[in-house]
Amino acid sequence: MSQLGSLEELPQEYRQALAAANLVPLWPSLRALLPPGSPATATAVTHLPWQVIRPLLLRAGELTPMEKAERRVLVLSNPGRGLDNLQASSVIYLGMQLVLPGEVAPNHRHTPNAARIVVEGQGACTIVDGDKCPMEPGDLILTPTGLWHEHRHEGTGPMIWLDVLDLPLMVYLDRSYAIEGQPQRPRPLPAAYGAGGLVPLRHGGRSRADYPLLRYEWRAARRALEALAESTPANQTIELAYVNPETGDAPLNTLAFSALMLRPGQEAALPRMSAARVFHVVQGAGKATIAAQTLSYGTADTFCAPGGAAVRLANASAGEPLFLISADESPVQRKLGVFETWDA
Ligand code: 1HN
Repeated sequence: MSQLGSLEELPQEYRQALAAANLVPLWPSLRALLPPGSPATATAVTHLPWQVIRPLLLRAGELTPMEKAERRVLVLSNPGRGLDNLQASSVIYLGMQLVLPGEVAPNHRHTPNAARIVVEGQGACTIVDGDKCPMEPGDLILTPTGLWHEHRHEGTGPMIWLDVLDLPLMVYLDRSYAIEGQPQRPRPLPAAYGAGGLVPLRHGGRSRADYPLLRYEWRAARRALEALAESTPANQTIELAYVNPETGDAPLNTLAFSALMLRPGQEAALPRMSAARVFHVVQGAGKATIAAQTLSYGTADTFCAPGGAAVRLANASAGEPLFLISADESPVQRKLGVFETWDA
């Protein structure tokens, strides 16, 4: 592949004439824009240890009242993507949110899609489109684009969860905005999708067709992983996709989620994929090797893998299973026709 001309080798007065006309030559940037063979990514392997973020978040609870924050969140800024970028990857935002007893994070709706993975606490709920979703550790709760949502904490102790949003993408698209709302009148969450393979038969359309299921209980996910483990060969990865039960698609337009289990001592090489991926440890401890970097994680840690990276996970415990939830940006890449996978 030939070496292309640089900006510096062009005459100064020509460069000035281009700049004055809001023009730039393509050829000095062409190789950076279209790298030969594989894309460049600024996304770095990043580890967010629970032991680090929890005390900092509790401190935010002392320093900043809810009225001054609306959402009290510490957000990951991926060190590869520049200072204060609030990005885990090009699509994914990751933030750890704290709600203290008695607090309410007020009702609003916005264009970005969001999901929460509950980390610590009891007695809070997220009300989404009128449905009251109780929050138990390990639960995955959706707040899809455009749906009203607010959080209320009626328990004791701090309530903490991981927010996963497609905010960087929405900001890039100039489509990010929110609308404030009045408090919702919550109704109990219907248990209409509690049995695998069975969905409510309705003869007139569905009420919220795109997002029939808003809360994926950890209890059920864990039970399903343990059941799958019984019929999965010892060397194979035990992984379940969270899906829209009506369509089988990823639960959000932009983000896919899965639950993983590693048996005691198990190592798993995940299929390599072009989408960036984040992992949250629901329970257990182990090691990850991502693009030749190694990190050790424990319960409630979160870590990021850039798109295209080889990911190996290991359960460090000889006695306990390891459980993780992952989120990735593959739905965006699939819709754009640029999603790729490679054998591990
Ligand atoms: C949001 O609505 C929440 O509802 C959390 O809890 C984090 C980050 C950016 C934009 C909206 C929430 C958010 C957010």
